[in-house]
Formats: sequence, structure tokens, C-alpha cells
Amino acid sequence: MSLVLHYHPYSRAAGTLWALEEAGQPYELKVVDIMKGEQKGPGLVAKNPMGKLPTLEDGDVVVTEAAAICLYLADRYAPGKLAPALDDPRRGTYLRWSFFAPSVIEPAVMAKVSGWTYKEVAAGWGNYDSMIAAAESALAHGPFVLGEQFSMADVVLGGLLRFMLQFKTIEPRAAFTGYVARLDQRPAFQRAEARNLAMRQQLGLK
Ligand SMILES: N[C@@H](CCC(=O)N[C@@H](CS)C(=O)NCC(=O)O)C(=O)O
Repeated sequence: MSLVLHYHPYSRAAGTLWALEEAGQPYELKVVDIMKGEQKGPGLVAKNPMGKLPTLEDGDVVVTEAAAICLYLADRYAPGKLAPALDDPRRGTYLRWSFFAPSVIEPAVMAKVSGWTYKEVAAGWGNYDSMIAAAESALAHGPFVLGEQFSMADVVLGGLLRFMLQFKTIEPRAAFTGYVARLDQRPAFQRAEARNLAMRQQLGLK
């Protein structure tokens, strides 16, 4: 099998299962026990020098960074379906919000919950309130980032918002909760969640 995901159900790799299910390709999971620190062992570090999950192998290609893995899968296995074609102007919107999630939402929330002090003008994530307003604007034009059409940008953005709503690190604005509720209806998401649950049970986790 060419797609192998280095995975643990208590990691961002759990969200990557949704992307894999949307892409519709067969894949294999290799459990890396992050509770025992296996991600810092030489095997994984040779593939991902950060020693982190998710790490995806596709034959000889290694892709790390949860959002990059999602965009890679869409371009490689579902171009024009889960990713707008290269000459489709909607690609701008698609890339914009796919990058906004890890590069603005994640650090802005981390800065808030950790009480960081920093210069907003120099920080790429600005401040929490601007981030919230911008994230809401991404969802103002339809049920999904691209309007009526679901895309891998929704896996990236929606997956992050779901995680943050679950752990109450972001406020439950109606735009966010409604969006995540819509995404929860996707059969691919439900298959991924079932597999995550089965893996947790297999590993004796909650
Ligand atoms: N920037 C990375 C972050 C990956 C990350 O921090 N993964 C966590 C699990 S959610 C991890 O592997 N932590 C174990 C460690 O750092 O040792 C991404 O978006 O994929």
C-alpha cells in the first residue's frame, strides 16, 4: 500500500484520517506511541526531523504538517474535486483559508490560552479578536469555504475549529458550531471517527 500514515489517535493524525477518507485511497496506519515517546525515536525522526505526528509516506514521498498533508492528498488524488484546479480562480480562496488555519488560528489561540506577550504588528497571527473576525468572514459566503462546494480546505479549517471547540480554546460562535455540525454529517468524517474510536479501543485508551 503506498499511503502510510504514522498515527496515534491522541494526535493531529486522528484528523488526518478524515482527509484520507475524503481522498478515497487505501491507506495503512502505523501506530507511533506518543505516550511512550516513540515519535522521537530514530525511525520516525529520519522521516520527520521534528519527531511529530502526523507524518505521511506516499511511496518514496514524505509529507509532514497536518495541513500540507491534506492539500497534498487533494492535489494528488482528487484534483478538481477536493482541490480547485490550478487555473480555477477559487484556488486563491482555497489556499488562503487552508494556510490561515495553522499559521494564524493556531498561534493566536495558543498565545491567548498561554498568556504570551508579544508585538502584534510583528506577529503573523496579529491578535485573537482579529483572527476570530477573519475566521468568521471565511464562512460568510456559504456552507463551506468555497461556498456550496466542499473542499479539502474545510478539512483543514473545520478540523481545527472542531478540535478547538471541543477543548473550549475558541469561543463557540454560531458560525463555527454550525459549520462543524455540517461537516460532521460527511460520511468520510464518520468513517474516520469510527476508525479512530476502534484504534483507541484496540490500544486500551479512552
Ligand atoms: N505543525 C505540526 C504539529 C504536529 C504536532 O505538534 N503533533 C503533536 C501531536 S498533535 C506531536 O506529535 N507531539 C509529540 C511531540 O512533539 O513529541 C502539524 O501541523 O502537523
